[in-house]
Amino acid sequence: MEKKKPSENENAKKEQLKEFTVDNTGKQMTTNDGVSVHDNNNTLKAGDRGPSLLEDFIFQDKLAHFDRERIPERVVHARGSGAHGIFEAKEDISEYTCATFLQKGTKTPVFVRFSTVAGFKGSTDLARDVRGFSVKFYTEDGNYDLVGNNIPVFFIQDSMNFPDLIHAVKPEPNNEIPQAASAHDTFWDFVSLMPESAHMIMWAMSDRAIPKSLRTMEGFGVHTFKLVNENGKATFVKFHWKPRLGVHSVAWNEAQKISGFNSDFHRQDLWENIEKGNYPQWDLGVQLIPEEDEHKYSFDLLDPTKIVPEELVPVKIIGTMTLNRNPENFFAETEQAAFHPGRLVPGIDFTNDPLLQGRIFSYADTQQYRLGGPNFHEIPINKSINGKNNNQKDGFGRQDILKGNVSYFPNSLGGGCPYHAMLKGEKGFQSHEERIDARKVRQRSESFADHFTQARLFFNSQSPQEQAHIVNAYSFELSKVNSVEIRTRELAILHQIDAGLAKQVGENLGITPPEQLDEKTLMFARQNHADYPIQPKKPEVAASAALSMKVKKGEGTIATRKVAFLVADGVSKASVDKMKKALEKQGAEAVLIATRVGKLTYQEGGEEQIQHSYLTEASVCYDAFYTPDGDSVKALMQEPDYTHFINEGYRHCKALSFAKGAEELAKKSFIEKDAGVIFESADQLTEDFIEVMKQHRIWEREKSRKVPS
Ligand code: HDE
Repeated sequence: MEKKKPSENENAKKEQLKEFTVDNTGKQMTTNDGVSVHDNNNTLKAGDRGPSLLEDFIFQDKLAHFDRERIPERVVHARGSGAHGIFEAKEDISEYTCATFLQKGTKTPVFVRFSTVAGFKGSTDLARDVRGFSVKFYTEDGNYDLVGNNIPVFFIQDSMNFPDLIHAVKPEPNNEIPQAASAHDTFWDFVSLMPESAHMIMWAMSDRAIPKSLRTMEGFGVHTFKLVNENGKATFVKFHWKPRLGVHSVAWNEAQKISGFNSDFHRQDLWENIEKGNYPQWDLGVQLIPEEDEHKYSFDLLDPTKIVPEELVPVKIIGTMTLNRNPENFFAETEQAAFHPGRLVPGIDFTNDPLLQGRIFSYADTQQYRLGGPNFHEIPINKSINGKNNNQKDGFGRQDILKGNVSYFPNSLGGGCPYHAMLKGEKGFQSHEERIDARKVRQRSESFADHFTQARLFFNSQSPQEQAHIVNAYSFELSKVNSVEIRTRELAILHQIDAGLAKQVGENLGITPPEQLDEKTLMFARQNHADYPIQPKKPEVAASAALSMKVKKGEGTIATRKVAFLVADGVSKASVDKMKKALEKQGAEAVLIATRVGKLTYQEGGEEQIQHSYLTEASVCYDAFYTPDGDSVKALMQEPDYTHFINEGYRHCKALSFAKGAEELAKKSFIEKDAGVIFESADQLTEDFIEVMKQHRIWEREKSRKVPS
C-alpha cells in the first residue's frame, strides 16, 4: 500500500472529515432523497380539519428518521467529551519500536474522548469516578487506539469479573438509584468481597476521581504493553500522559455543588478553552522495561492492579499531544467514535495481562451492536486515513463501493489483490513471537496475590491533606452504604492497608475495624489463591513522589485559570485593571461578576457590559477571587450572595485577594487571614495572589472548617 509521507499525515484526518462535513447555510430544505420541501409546517390532510394521509412521504421521511435518532449508549463510559488534535513524536525510540507514528518528528492526527465510567450519557461530569482517556491515532499505518484511564490501575485482575463490577457500580437494578455514584450498597458489597480492588479503590477515593478539569488529568495505558522493533525484539512498556497544566482536582463538597450548578462543567471547560485557543497539551511518557526484567520486581507486570513506581523505571517523555479543534458535531464524531484496545499498528503489541486480553474481545463486539453492524469503520470519525482494502463486504450501512467481481482471496481474476504484505516481501502487522508453553487452565497466577502493598504505597505517598481527603471519601461512601456488614468488611480491608486509615474511617462510621479479613472475603479470595492471604514480597519503594498531586514549591502555573472579580456599581476601574493586567500576563482570565447583568458603572465614570451576576454564577466554577475597592464595597456589604460567594471559595481552599478598601468585607464574611488570603495592606497584592494560585489550593485551611457555606 502506498503510504503518505509524514508531512502529509498531519492534516489528513481534517481533510478527510471535510469531505463528509455538510453546511446547510443558505440552502433550500429537502427530504433525505434531495426533493425540495415546500411546507415544513403542515402534514398532508384530507381537508384542513381532516385526518392525515398515509401518502405523506415527506412527513414519513422526517418522522421515521427522528424515531431512530438514538443509538444504545456505551454500556460503560457513556458520558464523554471529545476533541481533535495532533500528536508529535519528539524522541528517537526506533531502538524499541518500529511504529511509524512514534518515529521522531512524525505528526499524527488524533481524536480524544474523555469520559466518566458509571453514569449515563446525560449524567454529571463531576461524579466521583474514574475518567476514561481514549486516544485514536490516525497513523499512516492505520488506526492505533490507546484506550486508557486517568488512574493507572484497575479494580479487577481478570476480565471475567468485568460485567459483575459494572453491574455492582451502576444504579441498582430494582430502582435505578443512584446515578453516577459508587456510594451505594452493591458497589461496596462487591469490592469488599474482592480484595484485589483495594489499590484501585484507594485511587478512586482520592482526589484523582474528582478532577478539576479534563485538561488537568494524567492518562495511563494501565496495562503493560509491548513495543516491538524492526527486528522483532520486544520491550515492555507502560504509557503515561502528563498534562502540561499540572494535575489538579476539586474538593468533594465543591464537586457535589458543581454537579448542581453546571453538570457539563468539564465538557464546557474543554470546549471553551479550545475555542479560545488555550489548546491543552499532554506529554506522552513511556516506562520501558527490558523483556529480561519481566520477573525482576516484587509485583507482576501483567497484573493490572499494579503500577511500576517511577523510582524503579523513570518515565521517558517521547512526544506531545495538543488538542486544537472541537468536533463539528457531537453525535457524528464523539458519540460514534469507536475505540478499541485491540486496534494496533506494527511496532506495538499486547501482553498476556488477563484484563487486557478480555478487552480485546469486548470493544469490537460492543461496537458492532452500538453502531449497528460491521461497517462502523466507515463512519467518518472511525475511518483510517490509510484507507482499507479487503474482501469484507456488505452488511448494514455499507458505504464503500467495491469495484469488480472479486471479493475473495486467493484470486487470479483480481490480479491476486488485495494481496497480503508477505506475498510481496513487504511488512504488515506481525504479532510478537512469544513462546507459550503451558497447560490450559482457569487459574489466577500466584504472582497476582498481593493486594495491599501497592494500596499502602499509594496512601504513604500522599500529603497529609490528600490522606485526609481519602479518609473523608471512604467515610462518605461507606456512610451511604446501608449494610453494616458491608461497611465492616471494607474496614477490614482498610486495616490490611493501613491501621491508622482504617481507624479514622471506622471512627466516622462508629465501627471498630476488624483486624482480620471477613470470612466471606477470604472465601472469594481463596477461590483464586488457595493460601490467601499470602506473605507479600518486600516492596522496592515505600513511597513514590509521582503519586501525589501536591504542587511542588516553585512549580505550577495559573494559565487558563478563571478568577472571579466580585464587583458592583461604583467599583474602582483602576483597582480592577491593575489586577486584571497582572493575571492576564500570566495567562489567567478575569471574569467580572456583579449584582446584575447589563451595565456596570465605574467609580471613575465610564461603564462596562457585564455578562455574569451572583444569580447566574457559582463560586465553585471559579479558581480564585478578587474583590476590588471603590464605592462597590458598600453595596457588597449588603449583598448576601457576595458573602456566600467568597465564603464558599474560602471553604474550598481557594486563593482570595482583597484590595485595600475591600478588606472589611473579608472580616464580615468570616474570612481569616492565612497563606491564601491576600490583603493589599499586608501583602504584595498581585504577586502574592499569583503565587498562591499556582499552588492550586491552600488545603491546609481545611482544618478550620468554620465557614458557613
Ligand atoms: Fe473498557 N470498555 N473495559 N476499560 N473502556 C468500554 O467499549 C471493558 C477497562 C475504557 O471513549 C466499552 O466502546 C472490559 C480498562 C475507556 O468510547 C466496553 C474491561 C480500561 C472506554 C469496555 C474493561 C478501560 C471504555 C464500552 C475489562 C483502562 C471508553 C463502550 C476486561 C485501561 C471508550 C465501548 C470511549 C469502554 C469493556 C476495562 C478504559 C464494554 C470488558 C482496564 C476509556 O467494550
